[in-house]
Amino acid sequence: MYTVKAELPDPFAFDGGGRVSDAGDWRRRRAELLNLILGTEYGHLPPTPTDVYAEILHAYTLHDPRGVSHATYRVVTEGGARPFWFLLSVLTPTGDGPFPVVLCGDACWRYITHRVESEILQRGYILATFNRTEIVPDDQRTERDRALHQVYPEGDYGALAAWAWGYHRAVDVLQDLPRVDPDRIAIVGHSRGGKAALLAGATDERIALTSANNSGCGGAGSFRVQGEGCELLENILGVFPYWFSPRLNDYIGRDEELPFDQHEVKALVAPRALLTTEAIGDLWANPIGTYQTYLGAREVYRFLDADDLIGVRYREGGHDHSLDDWQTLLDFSDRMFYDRDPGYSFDPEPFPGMAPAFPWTLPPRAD
Ligand code: GTR
Repeated sequence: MYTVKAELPDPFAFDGGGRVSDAGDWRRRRAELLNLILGTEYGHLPPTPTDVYAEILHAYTLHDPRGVSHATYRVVTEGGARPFWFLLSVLTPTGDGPFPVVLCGDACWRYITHRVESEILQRGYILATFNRTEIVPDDQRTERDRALHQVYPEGDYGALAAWAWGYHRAVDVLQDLPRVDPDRIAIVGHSRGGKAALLAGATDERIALTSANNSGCGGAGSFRVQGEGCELLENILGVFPYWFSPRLNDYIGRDEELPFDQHEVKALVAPRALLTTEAIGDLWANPIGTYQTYLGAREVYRFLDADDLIGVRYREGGHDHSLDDWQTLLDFSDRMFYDRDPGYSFDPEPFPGMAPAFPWTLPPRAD
């Protein structure tokens, strides 16, 4: 059961009229969407620092049969009102690499269990983690006087944009580590961390694969297509206003009038790889609405001849970043980075017979 408050807007339609008809047009349309989405929803990301470097705090090889090496870095950024730093932990499998990376900003949570860690390493990935709440805290205090807010006191950025900035700074450092393959960096986050990961992937073209788990409202969920029991703008802004730009408040009670929907946030990632992992029972995160944003964004991937680079998967159960979700991400990444076929599709029909909540179709390509 769900309500379509309005159809999903056409991502190919330029603001001033006309539609995208070739790859160059899409670049221009993408820039328009980016401005609109940052200006309205998340705020603009804090500035790119003048310098970013890593200081190693410790490095050792774990005394276990895996031969894994562990290093902790202090990621230091210069620029703004004062220097800033946060910690980045890097687990590297045995061997010379270069290895693809899975980067996750949810070190403040406890979803990356020993089992998850082992699976990532055994499949030949570096696991890099940081605690996004070191960038800006995840709490209600309205004073913007801590952590990155002291460095960049100006700006309309909410916490999600600041956390996305944290992903970018981790990439700055990772891409220069000797056993990292900079062309195979995947990022992931869960729930509010998934919203941040989606935004990070949408705004940084160095990221080869973006993944958001159970990210819901302000993430992979649609504002217009509202599944029964899903979180609405008024709910999320009632409790977590500081995650977003203050301008988003203008749309409380009229979600369907936003000048974009989340399929267009997903489309910013195209043609780079994008996977969202969802749970059928996680009604608050709007599983039906996330399917509609998938359908909408898939059209952009089709336009760019990259259909197999967007995927979605649904599992049974509720809100969680479960081993299952991690395995799905690794299956998708394996297909892309290691040419290993998982033997199943990332283009499922979780709601058989459900029609797209939009009338527009793919524009003909002129190039
Ligand atoms: C909820 C919030 C959701 C989701 C979740 C989480 O309370 O309403 O949008 O972000 O928290 O992060 O676990």
